[in-house]
Amino acid sequence: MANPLHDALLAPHAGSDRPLIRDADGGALSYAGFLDLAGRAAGVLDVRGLVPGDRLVVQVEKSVAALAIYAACLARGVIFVPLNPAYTDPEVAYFVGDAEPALVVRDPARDGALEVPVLTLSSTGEGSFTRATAETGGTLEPVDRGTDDLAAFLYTSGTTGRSKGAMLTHGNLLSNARALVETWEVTGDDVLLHALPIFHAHGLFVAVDTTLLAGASMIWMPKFDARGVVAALPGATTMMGVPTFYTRLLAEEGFDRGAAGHMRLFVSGSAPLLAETHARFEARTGHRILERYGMTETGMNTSNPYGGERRAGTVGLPLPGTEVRVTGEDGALPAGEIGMIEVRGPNVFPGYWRMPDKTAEELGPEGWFTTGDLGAIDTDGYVTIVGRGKDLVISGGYNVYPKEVEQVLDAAPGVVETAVIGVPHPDFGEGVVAVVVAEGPPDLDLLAQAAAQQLADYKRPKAYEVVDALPRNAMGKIQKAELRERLRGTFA
Ligand code: MLC
Ligand code: AMP
Repeated sequence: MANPLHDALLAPHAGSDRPLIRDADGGALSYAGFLDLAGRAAGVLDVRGLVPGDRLVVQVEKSVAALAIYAACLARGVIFVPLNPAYTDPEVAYFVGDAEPALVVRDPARDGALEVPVLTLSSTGEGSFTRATAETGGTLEPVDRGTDDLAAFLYTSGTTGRSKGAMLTHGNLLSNARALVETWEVTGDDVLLHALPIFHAHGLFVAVDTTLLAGASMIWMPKFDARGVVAALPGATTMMGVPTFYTRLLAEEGFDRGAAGHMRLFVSGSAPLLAETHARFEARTGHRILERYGMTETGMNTSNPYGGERRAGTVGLPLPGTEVRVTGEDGALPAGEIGMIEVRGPNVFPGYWRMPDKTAEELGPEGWFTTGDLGAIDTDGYVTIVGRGKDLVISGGYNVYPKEVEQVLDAAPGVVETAVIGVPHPDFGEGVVAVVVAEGPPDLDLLAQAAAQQLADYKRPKAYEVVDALPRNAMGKIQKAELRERLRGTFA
């Protein structure tokens, strides 16, 4: 009987009293303790009748109990579908309708009705899910799985405004974890400072899967807070973050060589790290941040080298096993030329859940996935991302698809049309701005209210700009580049 992720990430730690989780207060949970929690969570899935291939939606605050549910799903072949707790009820209703889960685990504070079985789990571990675990005493017995079997769906928004469930297999996640452990030289001696959310690829697969694979441990922080990170750093050897983590750390008093000098590695990704942040970080701490590039659909694709030259402004070299090419209208382009970045390898997902047409648009017959990112590869093989071919804003590492926000604002009374753009933001990298054309003077409070009711907080515009008309080209297409240029000082 085989189960790739269970066998590589969980089984080797059976009975181990080495710490997996260290909390900021000095408490620890051993690998054996974690596997016991996961076994109990798996028992709840059994009692609830979940079978391999069923989906389990989990929308809860970050907690070790939530992580144990992930491990339980891997062992039992249940597809783990994590959702950002910030998603509003209308957003959750869409995901649940699309994924058709056999069970949803939610925060007890959420009261929006769902037409599927629900158990609750709070950030402190209370709720009907936990009560159910007390009655199960389950073990983490794995079911048989192959590399092509599905392990998780991660929803990612699209340019049409409709979120797509990216299906990820055991083979996708395990090959990527292996490539990262090898590239970053992660070992059982590492202690990762974990301050990322665990409902996205970065905090879950990049951070947790590599830790489990290497038998390392994690300092577990419920969310990023710069002061807490500085206080916890002495016990850590590595940290992963989005660029906002690093700019916030640079603004924190006491963050210097003394606090960070002992660290082995700082990794950045999910959004572009400004070369200026890279330089300031090195000047302050002596560390060159290692930048890597990935996506929900592909996991990680490239990374600057651990031992070799880390080039600021680049995302480094293809990971072992992953191919990267840059294409133009006539196919692959030579070194130095800018085009569409495409990737292929065992890390690339098999498609979007129940969206064969969308899948075929982005995943070619030979396995090349069109990332939507524009870039170039230099003669040494380093990849540089120069922009995006897709209409996407990345704010503090979260993706915001303008179309989704525009659809909500356009539906408000008196609004003729809107264009949502991202402009430079000192904290979030890009900040969301809505440019609004209305029949009369628009009620901006009403717009903000519509956004608050329907969109997760990070998607809501942080500024509104009222204009008489949107700039269009001869084809009638809205000129977002012109708007971005005009409004680039909004958050300066
Ligand atoms: C929070 N807010 C954001 C925001 N996060 N707004 C825009 N962008 C964000 N990222 C909202 C809050 O709701 C609040 O709204 C206001 O902005 C200020 O909040 P804050 O207290 O300053 O924010 P905080 O809670 O500290 O969160 C910021 C953050 C967080 C950077 C710590 O966003 C974060 O953890 N980001 C990581 C995202 C991530 O993991 N991405 C990986 C995706 S995987 P109000 O209205 O209350 O004022 C991926 C693939 C890959 O992309 O390559 O890795
Ligand atoms: P997501 O859909 O959340 O997985 O976001 C993936 C997108 O994040 C990629 O397509 C890139 O546009 C962006 N991204 C990830 N890492 C980097 C990076 N290091 N530099 C620039 N953009 C990045």
